[in-house]
Amino acid sequence: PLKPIANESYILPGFATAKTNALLTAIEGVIQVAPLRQMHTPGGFKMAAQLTNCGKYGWVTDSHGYRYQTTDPETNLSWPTMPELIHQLALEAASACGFAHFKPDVCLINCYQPGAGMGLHQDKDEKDFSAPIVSVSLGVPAIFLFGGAKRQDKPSAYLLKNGDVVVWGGEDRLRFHGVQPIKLAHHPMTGQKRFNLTIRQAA
Ligand code: MD3
Ligand code: FE
Repeated sequence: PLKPIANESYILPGFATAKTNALLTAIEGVIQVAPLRQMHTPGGFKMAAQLTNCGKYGWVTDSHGYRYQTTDPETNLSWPTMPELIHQLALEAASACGFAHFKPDVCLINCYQPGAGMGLHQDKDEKDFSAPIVSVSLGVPAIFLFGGAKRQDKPSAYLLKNGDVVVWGGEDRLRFHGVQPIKLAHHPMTGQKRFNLTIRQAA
């Protein structure tokens, strides 16, 4: 099943549900090497969600700006390799939505505790906006806000549950989007937390 939410954006409900345990185990392995942490925006605000990365590049933010880099600023180590399970899943989801050219080199892992959200923003730190972005939701549900090309455009709201995958590309790649503060809930595999994987092509 494939639910279009815009001309070139799709929700694949439950696409990753059968792989929940394996994905969470893979995330645990990444977190052991590159711990989750709250980063600061260039404006000095602490982000609500904790994050880490795997892959050749990782997304970071600090007082100097937003960027991708090959090392973890906390440890100065290279980011952990992207687990093949995550890489394959992203290629399969992108392909199912008609995106053939996708060479993912980063997986950003966001971890949301109850009350954490993410304000409306665009993802524009990547080099090639013709590559899609694949997102995998795990754990407790979240309301995802999907806006337009302008911050002022009224966003549509979609409930994303454990195992739901979303693919964005083409003309929708630069749409504003965000996550409403997570409601208190329980998932058997993650407790009160929500994980989101965004698999991207940075370079
Ligand atoms: C829509 N993460 O990390 S999923 C982010 O659930 C981010 O953690 C959210 O937005 C989360 O930047 C939302 C991903 C997402 C990523 C890129 C997009 C949605 C997008 C690009 C265009 C439109
Ligand atoms: Fe984003």
